Amino acid sequence: MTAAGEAHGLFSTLTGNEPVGLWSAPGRVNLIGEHTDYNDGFVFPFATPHRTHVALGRRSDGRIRVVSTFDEAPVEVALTDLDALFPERRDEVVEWARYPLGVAWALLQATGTDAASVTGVDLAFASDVPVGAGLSSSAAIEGATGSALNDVWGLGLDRVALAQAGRRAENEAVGAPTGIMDQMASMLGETDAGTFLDCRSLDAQVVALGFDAAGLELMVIDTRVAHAHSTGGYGERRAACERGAEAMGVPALRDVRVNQLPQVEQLVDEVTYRRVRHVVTENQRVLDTVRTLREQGPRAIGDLLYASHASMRDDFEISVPELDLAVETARENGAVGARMTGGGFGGSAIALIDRAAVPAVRGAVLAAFAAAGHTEPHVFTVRPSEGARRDG
Ligand code: GAF
Repeated sequence: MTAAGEAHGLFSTLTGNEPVGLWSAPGRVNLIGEHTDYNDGFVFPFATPHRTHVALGRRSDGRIRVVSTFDEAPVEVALTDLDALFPERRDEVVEWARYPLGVAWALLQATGTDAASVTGVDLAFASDVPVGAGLSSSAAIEGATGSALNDVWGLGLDRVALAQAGRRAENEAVGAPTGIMDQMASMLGETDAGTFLDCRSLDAQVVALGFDAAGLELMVIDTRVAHAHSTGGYGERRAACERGAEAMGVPALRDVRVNQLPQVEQLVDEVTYRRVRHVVTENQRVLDTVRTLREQGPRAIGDLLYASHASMRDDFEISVPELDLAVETARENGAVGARMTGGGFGGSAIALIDRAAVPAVRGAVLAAFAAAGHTEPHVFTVRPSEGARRDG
């Protein structure tokens, strides 16, 4: 059964009724621009064909109930209690439910809406976005929830405001100190295009990727090394970036140019310097990628992808052996470019490869993982797809 069918079925089982509508939102693959979003920098993601679907129905008692195929036990609270729950008492809510309940809370907050004035709702979720694969299953659930509630509650928020509510839910209701890339990618995605986003102004441009016309496929290699951004390394990297910006007397690392790096090196310790160098050079690589793509097409961006991976492996130190192996194996087998994608410490690598080379690269990656004694990865190709939408 499709994930949309599963969401519908789960809703009917829960309520005995038909939903008033179905909405969905995608995960994302980041083509380039990693750990630049919370530094007010540039990113260039696209939306995955994998989506999280939600079926929604109204209820008359001012309560919100969520259920999902991740954990079938429904979670139910009064809408007027959301304010007391987030952020301080979020631990009282099972983790997956913090995403949809957190979005409901953030939407009411963002619009100054009295929780007693909106209709109660039942929401049933199902998803085919792989969880823990670094493809932002979290932004997908936030985007689907935000789109559905925005319509049913008549809030009139635009896509950027919905992305901001999703990020607030992730930061404050879930407790993961992430940036806004994933939510913007999930809300703004377009078929066969990437979203070139300035994370300071939130100005977004749709840039055609042209993979298909160039005979290229974008392969995802999910290492199945699970990661979570509400713990450890992500927050530490973020803190190092803040130290770097403070040492340079600027609001964010977005304001530091590549030619200022020698100055940074004088001001901070060696590890902080390498963290800063990753972000500053990565920002430049995003700009170079978009320019190169526009001027020369997708075959010309490969070295920028490889350089991005090396920077994350050596300077930002967020790669793992499985990700490095995936990238190296893709390179040895003729990939145009490859890099890890997402927050790191596990998750997926991507490789841009000739369509005809897909079976050979897949075979080589599986063989390399087996030889190294790693868990067998999930290998698949993705086409850049549409952002959040109402489906029925
Ligand atoms: C995760 C975060 F959610 C994003 O905001 C971003 O920082 C990314 O890691 C790294 O580029 O996906």
